[in-house]
Amino acid sequence: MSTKHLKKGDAQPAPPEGGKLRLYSMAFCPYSHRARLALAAKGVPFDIVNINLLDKPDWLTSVQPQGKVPALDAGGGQIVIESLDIADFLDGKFPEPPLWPADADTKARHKKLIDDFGKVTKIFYEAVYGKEKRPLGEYLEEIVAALQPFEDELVAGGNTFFGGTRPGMLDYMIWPWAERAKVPSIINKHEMNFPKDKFPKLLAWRDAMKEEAAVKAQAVDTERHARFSSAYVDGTLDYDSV
Ligand SMILES: N[C@@H](CCC(=O)N[C@@H](CS)C(=O)NCC(=O)O)C(=O)O
Repeated sequence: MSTKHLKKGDAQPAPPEGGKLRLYSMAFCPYSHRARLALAAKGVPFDIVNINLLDKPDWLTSVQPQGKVPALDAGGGQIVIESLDIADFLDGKFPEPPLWPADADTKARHKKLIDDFGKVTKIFYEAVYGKEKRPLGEYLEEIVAALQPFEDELVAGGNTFFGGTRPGMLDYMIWPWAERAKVPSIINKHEMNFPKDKFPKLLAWRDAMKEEAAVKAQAVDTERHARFSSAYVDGTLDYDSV
């Protein structure tokens, strides 16, 4: 399986027909993954234009001035950027099913947890792409500490998902890194022994998320993620053949 990514010299595809939404994306980008999950959770039809981020088409900056993905073309000249803002926008435009918790305190806590999840993504990024590698045990220790509030939130909520009986915003915004959780071990050819006993709720959450329709519809398998990251690190990345 491969995914075509448009590069310099490729024309920008004509707008989608019938007022469909369009997501400018990259198949292995975790932030684009967030946007795809929100779109899938809402059951909104959309088309995807994947971008080769190492050889960007010139027109990308007319869509997203920083030349980044994801960017959502919502039609009528409205472009939404930033993964969380895209998910938030979709939640406002398509109310069912709601992604944010109805309770204001819970919503505020979940917003903070999404923000705090930046600690996990930073460690993940360093463990996979960092130029100066530290011992893997150090990354593991930091990830374990950064994940504890998420285990605690699931315990306090008493449900399978952060969103309750079905996934919500927090679930979808952190899932891309759960799908990629084994990549640091594969890339570094060294198993990071995650202390499973410390995270029973989070592990049950992961298993339940894998069965969710939106997650399944947007899933990329671990080996493919690892091939992407490995080729990126080696400087041999060809987006269309991963
Ligand atoms: N804060 C942004 C991050 C988006 C981002 O970093 N995207 C990366 C790909 S995963 C990108 O477009 N990189 C290209 C570049 O920085 O030139 C979001 O949440 O959407």
